[in-house]
Amino acid sequence: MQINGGEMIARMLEREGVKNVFALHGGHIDSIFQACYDHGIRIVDTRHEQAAGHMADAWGRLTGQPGVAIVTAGPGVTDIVTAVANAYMDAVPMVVIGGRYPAADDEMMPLQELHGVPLMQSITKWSRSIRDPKRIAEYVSDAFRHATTGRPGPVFLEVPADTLARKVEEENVRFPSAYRAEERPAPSPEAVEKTLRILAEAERPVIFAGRGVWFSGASDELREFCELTGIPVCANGMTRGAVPEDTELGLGGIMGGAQALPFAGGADAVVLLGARLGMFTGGRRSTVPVGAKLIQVDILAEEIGRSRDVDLGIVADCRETLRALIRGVKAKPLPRRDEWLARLQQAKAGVRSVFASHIDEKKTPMHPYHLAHILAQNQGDGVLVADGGETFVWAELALQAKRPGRYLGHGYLGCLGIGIPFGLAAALAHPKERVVVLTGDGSIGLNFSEFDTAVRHNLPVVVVVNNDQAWGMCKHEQELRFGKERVIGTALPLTHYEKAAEAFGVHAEFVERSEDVLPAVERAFASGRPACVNVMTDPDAISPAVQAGALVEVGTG
Ligand SMILES: Cc1ncc(C[n+]2csc(CCOP(=O)(O)OP(=O)(O)O)c2C)c(N)n1
Repeated sequence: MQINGGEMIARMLEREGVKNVFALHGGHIDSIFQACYDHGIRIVDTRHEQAAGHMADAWGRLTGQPGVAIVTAGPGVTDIVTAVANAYMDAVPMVVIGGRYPAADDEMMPLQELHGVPLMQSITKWSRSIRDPKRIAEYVSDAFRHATTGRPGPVFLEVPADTLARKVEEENVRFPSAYRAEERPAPSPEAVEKTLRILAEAERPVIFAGRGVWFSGASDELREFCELTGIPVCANGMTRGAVPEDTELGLGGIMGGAQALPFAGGADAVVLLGARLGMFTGGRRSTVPVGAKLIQVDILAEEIGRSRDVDLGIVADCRETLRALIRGVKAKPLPRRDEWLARLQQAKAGVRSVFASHIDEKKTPMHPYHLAHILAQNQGDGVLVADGGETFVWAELALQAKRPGRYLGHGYLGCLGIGIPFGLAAALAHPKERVVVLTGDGSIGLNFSEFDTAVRHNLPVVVVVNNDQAWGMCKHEQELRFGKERVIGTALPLTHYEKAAEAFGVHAEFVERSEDVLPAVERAFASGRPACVNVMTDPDAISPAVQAGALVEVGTG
């Protein structure tokens, strides 16, 4: 029997357990669409390739399995670049299959003669073009292997149209089936012992847990280790909530929660667990105090020691490390630092009360923290997605995550426009859960037409617009640096986004008073349809991140 490349790809996707692919059609990739259809793989077709990429990225974040995006040659590939870069910066597993002009037409100016591989090389872990039609299945297995092993990340696989369409004898095709390591790198007994010694000597230990914890499936182990030792945690991204943030051991996000540390005396030992030192750990004003002992655990050796000297660097998987540490403390418990925990509780309450002062039922327009707080408080078991400048900061601060893997926000690309696509992927990954997207009014414009995708695919996401009539973070920076008279290119009109979205068929709400937010959100969920809730907020509320001038530290070199 003869098969083509589309069939090979679909069979490999099936073997990988892929149920959905995120895609926008083009003639160059049609045989993949056809084969996916035959194999029962759902094509979630978007209105822009960037959104397909963001959805694949979010799928990876939510499930730990690579999301798959399929885009056509030329502009399909260039359109997905931003989403690939976003996944790359945050080490998210993702497989992008891109079309290409026929290999036989090289240098003949065919339609879309663009080389995707060099374009993608700096934003992927691995990027290849397939030459031999018989080896397409092998390349797909390579793509998945590279995306998922070691530090995860996006990969790009380019398939020229003629290579894809050519039929080959099935018996000449190798379909790999065993191409993943069973074992994960574990810490040495000496490293475990040294870690426990440093923690035993510390009086004010803390763990900074990054996405590495979530991706290694170590949320339970993190909670167990913290409960056994009484060591508190600040977490980032999907790992937030692994240690519930309404308990004394869960301090909150690193951006907000770590603010409590100095008020309690400052940490004297930090375990950086699958988290990188960078902007999300305070940037140049690092949240790791200068004198504190630093133990860094990362799956990637090159990550150890970035920006700061370490006392111990461990190249290992987070789950294996935590399991070894748990065995260690069960054999020999660490001294509990209850006084440190008590002081932290006070400091945490103090930090939260500063933000809580923004909650004022009588104030119209409401403070954006108030809006974020209402949504965070009512997140229940569902997913919260945050997109925007100030909007993201307010969400990050208002959130009290109670379980992991339910909070999607910005990462190191700081890429606006993720909101709706991330929300749609969350609705696919967790169809029984409520998904709320909180987005800035600037950011919502970037992937606005994905309301159409939401309707066509029946993904009842509730999108709440924090409408401050501006690219708020930028406008606030201009105001603080140059004065209100030099607000240039950052103002937006009072747009009725809910009406524009309604045209795609979603449920629409417009809200001006804080007391009306929750009823509007409840009506939106009750509608059973995707929804847009447009909420007017105070345009002059400046987030602490902007006030601190911490975002773009120009000239502090
Ligand atoms: C794709 C992209 N374009 C531009 C920026 C620069 N930028 C950072 S914050 C911001 C303003 C965001 O405005 P909005 O979405 O309305 O959220 P707000 O700050 O008002 O909460 C901009 C334009 C960016 N980070 N990403």
